[in-house]
Amino acid sequence: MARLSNQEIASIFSTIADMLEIKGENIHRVLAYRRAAETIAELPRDIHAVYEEGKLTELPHIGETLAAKIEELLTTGELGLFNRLADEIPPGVVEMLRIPGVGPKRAARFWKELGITSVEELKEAALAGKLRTLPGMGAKSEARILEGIEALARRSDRISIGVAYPTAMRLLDALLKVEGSLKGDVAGSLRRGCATIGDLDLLIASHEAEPIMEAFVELPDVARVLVQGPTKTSVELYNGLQVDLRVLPPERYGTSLVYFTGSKAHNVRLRELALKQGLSLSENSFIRLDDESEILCATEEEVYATLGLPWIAPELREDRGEIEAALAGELPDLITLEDIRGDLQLHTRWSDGQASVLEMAKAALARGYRYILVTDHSYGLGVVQGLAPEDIPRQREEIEAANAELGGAITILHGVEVEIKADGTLDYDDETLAQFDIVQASLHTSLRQPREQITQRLLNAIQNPHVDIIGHPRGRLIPDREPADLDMDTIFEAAAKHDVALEINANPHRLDLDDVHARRAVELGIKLTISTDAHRPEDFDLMHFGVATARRGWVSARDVINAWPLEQVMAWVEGRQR
Ligand code: DGT
Ligand code: CA
Ligand code: CA
Ligand code: ZN
Repeated sequence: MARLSNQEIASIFSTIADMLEIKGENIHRVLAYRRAAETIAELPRDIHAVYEEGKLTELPHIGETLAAKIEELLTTGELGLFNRLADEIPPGVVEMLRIPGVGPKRAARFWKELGITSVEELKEAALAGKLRTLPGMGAKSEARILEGIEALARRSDRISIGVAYPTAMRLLDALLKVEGSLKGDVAGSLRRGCATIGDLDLLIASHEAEPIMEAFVELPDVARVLVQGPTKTSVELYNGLQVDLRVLPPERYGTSLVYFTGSKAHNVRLRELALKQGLSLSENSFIRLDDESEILCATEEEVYATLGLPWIAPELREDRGEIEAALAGELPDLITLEDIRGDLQLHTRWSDGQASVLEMAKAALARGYRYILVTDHSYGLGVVQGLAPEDIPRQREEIEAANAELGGAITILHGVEVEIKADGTLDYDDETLAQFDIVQASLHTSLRQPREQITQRLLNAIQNPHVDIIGHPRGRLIPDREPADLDMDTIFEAAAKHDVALEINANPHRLDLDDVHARRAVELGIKLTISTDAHRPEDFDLMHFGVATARRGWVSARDVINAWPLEQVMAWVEGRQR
């Protein structure tokens, strides 16, 4: 019997939670399985080892009952409870839960009342207008479900960079400590700062590959080895990520780093340039086509120089015009993390944040920031405790007290993230908005409105003279929510006309604006902000994800308001018509 992996056990537990929920079982029992699944999925070691140590019940959310279930799975490869549930509920019904907008209650009704047992059957029923025969369902909810089925088909197994990044850094750290490893990098899509990652690509320079490969497969994160060879080893981690490691001699490191950083499209262009000069470029070296002699490159700079190019930042390597710009000496002067002087979106206990104004300010100061804008949610946002208008003066007092306590080391500005309501009006009237130093407006609800309606909502906000910044403009969440169906040309036109800034939200689940839209915005002269939307002090550390997205969008520091000195930020705000 093949021993089950952490991932497989986690997936069985989360399926059990889904099945219990479809059956309408007690929510506490459902949650117990769901939390246990999370614990096991995030466990950085082999659960079998924990079991053998007799320490299963020391894991968070694992009590005696669940420990016994894990033992049953590990020792027999099966679970009675799971088998019984699987006999009762068709697998297609469980799969329906993956459709955005279909929860357990709905899935159960489709199954029990309409006899639907798969996503395919659900699609047919929706197309035939059969779902609307159920009470509480209409043509609109039917259309939603069809959209959800399409979104499900588009969704892939790619992982958010927010999950991949810390894992990659941990592995790289461990490999750099192995004797004989001279230097290393994370390559691939992660180095290019992509929002989602297919697999991790690690590169280590060393004169001897074998000891590095040996140490790699022994790392505690590694669940199984897929390929182990002299130059490349691939493994799967307990968290499900696949990792490719390559070890190169240092004199060839540059060509390899360029190759494995990609993108493929960028590499193809580099190879074409090489061929024009009578060179063949591979992951190992350049080869002169006339005499087959090799040119070795230890650094990326040497690779690009051989092609007559300046070094090109990884975030630009997508064949989106970077080769042409490099040839013309017109590469953008990209923004860096060090350019960021403040954060313009964060939440405190005045709404759904977890820390006080002072705690957040101290955390920002510790990161070298000179200013922050506190932007708690306005009060109408149903899901969170918003800031009531009568509390605004009290919040201002708290901000002033924190400013006094910090003695000017950092300036705390009083802002708000005002909700753009479903009807297109703002949550606060103009008089209320006028009290804030800077106003940010965002959409959080009714994001599936038709294009014209939702575009108009955002336009209303942009046209309001009190609104300075639009937060996370498209409302996407990675991986679960597609962006709202906004007419971005119209939004950009209005933002440029009214000099309203658009945010690149640095939270790795948002990265909104994305790279492509950020680039378009900057081309149109629109100003950007890059903010973490921090709800806790440690969220400030997410800033680099936003900066990477901006760099992918060819954004310079001058385009980004929070890369400016405070005086310039305030001059901009005051210069806007209010
Ligand atoms: P991912 O993993 O899907 O997020 O994206 P990447 O870009 O990390 O792609 P991956 O892991 O398949 O390969 C890493 C890099 O290696 C890729 O960006 C470029 C290079 N590479 C891989 N396969 C090829 C290929 O067939 N042709 C060329 N020119 N380059 C390749
Ligand atoms: Ca990759
Ligand atoms: Ca790869
Ligand atoms: Zn928000």
